[in-house]
Amino acid sequence: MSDILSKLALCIEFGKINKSSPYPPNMKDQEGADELTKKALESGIKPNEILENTLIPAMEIVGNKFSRNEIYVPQMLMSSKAMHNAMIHIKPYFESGETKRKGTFIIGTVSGDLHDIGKNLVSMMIEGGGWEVIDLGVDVGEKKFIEAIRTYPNAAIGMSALLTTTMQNMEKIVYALKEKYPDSKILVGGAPVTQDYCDKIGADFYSPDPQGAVNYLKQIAS
Ligand code: B1M
Repeated sequence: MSDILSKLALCIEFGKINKSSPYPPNMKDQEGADELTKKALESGIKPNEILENTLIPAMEIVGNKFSRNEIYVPQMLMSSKAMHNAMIHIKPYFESGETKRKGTFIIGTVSGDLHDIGKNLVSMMIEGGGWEVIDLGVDVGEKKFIEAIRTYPNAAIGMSALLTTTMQNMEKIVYALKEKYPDSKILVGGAPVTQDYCDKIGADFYSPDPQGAVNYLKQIAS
């Protein structure tokens, strides 16, 4: 791997966004994901190589560390922000068709629920996994999910719920989606959601953390 890409991988793993970002302290004043992605592209490295061989594997390391409780939400947020800054430079190549996305992922927090921190993390990690993410936001009901799947018929769908009082809305939305789009793949998560609940409501996959969601999507895309 080139020197630029090795440094870029470390920026993603440790959440170094750009040169002016003070975090992490041991990388202070060094170039971050922003500058290094730009440099890598300018030096002629293909956007696909940057994404597939550097950004995505680095993000996978972050997701696995989080799953093993070796890092926590703030560190994962910094890595996701670094990834987001790198993706700003890569995105135009997706639009030109030079770089291909793995697929489309629709995500939202279910109706009645305004919590979005976990949903946003999942969304950033999945974007980091090479997917186009359509984020419907919070308080999303069946109508909005159905409209989205109509617009992106091959998309996988993700739902997040944090409240036991409104998580039954997840069941209603899964039911409505499966009735109209039986082949749709639905992934659920959020603090009160469990594997048993996922099975009960007929969703396809439950993940307790973002990396599990990334791994599931990787599996259905291949
Ligand atoms: Co609220 N809140 N809150 N809250 N809040 C909880 C969830 C609560 C457990 C606090 C408590 O009482 N101990 C409690 C729920 C109790 C219950 O239902 N059993 C609660 C309550 C009651 C409420 C209100 C009703 C309070 C009130 O007004 N009386 C109210 C509800 C508003 C509404 O939604 N209608 C409310 C409001 C709020 C704030 C607005 C103040 C704020 C939300 C800010 C925001 O999201 N923008 C807030 C917060 C911050 C919390 C706590 C403190 C933290 C939640 C969080 O962000 N966690 C929470 C208590 C706690 O958890 N300690 C609490 C961090 C986040 C990274 O974790 O979302 O679980 P989480 O996501 C994880 C995994 O679950 C997974 O990945 C993430 C990373 O590991 N994951 C997925 C999540 N979605 C996934 C989807 C997937 C896969 C994995 O696939 C699609």
